[in-house]
Amino acid sequence: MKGRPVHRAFRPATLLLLLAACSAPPPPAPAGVPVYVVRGEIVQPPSTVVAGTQVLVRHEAIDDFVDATGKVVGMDAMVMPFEVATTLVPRGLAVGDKVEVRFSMDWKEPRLRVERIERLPVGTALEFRAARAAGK
Ligand SMILES: [Cu+2]
Repeated sequence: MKGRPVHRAFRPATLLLLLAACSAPPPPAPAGVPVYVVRGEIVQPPSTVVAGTQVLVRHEAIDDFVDATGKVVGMDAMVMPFEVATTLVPRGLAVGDKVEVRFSMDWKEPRLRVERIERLPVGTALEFRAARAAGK
């Protein structure tokens, strides 16, 4: 999604459902739902205010990101919140840590599911550029 974070696509009620469902790892995404692997750095470490855990990640561009109509639009590098199951968050995650996030985006619900978040080696070089999507 160009120029705005994905979470703005969710209505508040939907977001509450997402939060409530985040204390355990999500089931795998249904067949046909796109899965993305993106690298980034932690802007804000996990919050423990809610059952689930929110991390703020500055992620690299996702060139093959698909919008709700199925069109490849790409997602520019941006700072974006991810709801992550508590059990999936690496211990001691801190600001500036480099991570790799694997998530699926199901526009039918809509729901973004984080399936994995892993720490990358210190010194991993990241590039925060615009997406290079077809047609852009
Ligand atoms: Cu994003």
